[in-house]
Amino acid sequence: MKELNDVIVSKAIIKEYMDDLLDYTEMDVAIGGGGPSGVTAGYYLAKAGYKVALFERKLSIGGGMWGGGMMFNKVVVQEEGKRILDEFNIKSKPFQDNYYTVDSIECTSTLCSKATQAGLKIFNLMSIEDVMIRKDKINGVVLNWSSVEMAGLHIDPLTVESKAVIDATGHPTEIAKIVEKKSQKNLNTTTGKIIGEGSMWADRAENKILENVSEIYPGLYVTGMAANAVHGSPRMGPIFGGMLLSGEYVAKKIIQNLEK
Ligand code: 48F
Repeated sequence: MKELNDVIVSKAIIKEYMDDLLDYTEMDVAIGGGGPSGVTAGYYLAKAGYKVALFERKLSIGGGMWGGGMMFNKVVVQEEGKRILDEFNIKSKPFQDNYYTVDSIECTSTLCSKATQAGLKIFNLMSIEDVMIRKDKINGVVLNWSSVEMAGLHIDPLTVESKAVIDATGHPTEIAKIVEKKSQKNLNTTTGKIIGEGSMWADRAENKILENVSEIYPGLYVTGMAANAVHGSPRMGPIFGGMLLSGEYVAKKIIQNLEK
């Protein structure tokens, strides 16, 4: 083996990371949250040629998908979502009519792998702690290291610009909460506020989710569990067709709006 220099390893990592970070100070779409809906949205946007980055608070991407249902690492996908599993080449096994089981580890890792290979840029270990609002439109997100947030350090964040932002933060709807609190205008929900998720009801939750994928404030879109929580629909538990389909659908909506 050729001789290795530790400092060159450091230089390579620092240079490449800083180049990426600088490049993504301006982009088409910023996604908050790396669960299945956010990653799927990122895949479809990247595949369509958009410059898109996803910011995930945790070390790992995948949100609530790794652990299946109650740590049994299988998830269920219904007939409509199977098309997306097939597109990603993720194996699924028929259980009975309309129910497929999927290995949650294969599913999560493959979504992540195919999305990054399609061009989605993922920044993990970063939290979106605020948004940029200009002329009553969301124009970007405000980022800080998750470790700064966890340690409670008083360190100012940095801002990046995007034409659209997706709240894919799941149950807590974190970006929508920031906008609800800081903007003077109502959100585009039936009450003008975040309604909050209902208790678990897979059938209703999955049947409502595509209707809930929407632009809730100019420039801010919701997908995945965040879409149901913002609009007051139930949670669905470990069935994931709606997560995949809502990720695809929010990408489609944004593409239509950005093309206008
Ligand atoms: O919760 P999560 O997996 O969201 P999802 O894509 O999928 C929901 C399902 O996992 C499951 C369900 C459906 O069957 O009910 O719960 O809607 O992933 C959300 C990700 O967002 C990250 C968080 O760490 C998680 O990985 N996140 C949350 N807030 C922030 C954030 C933030 N402010 N900045 C960055 N990442």
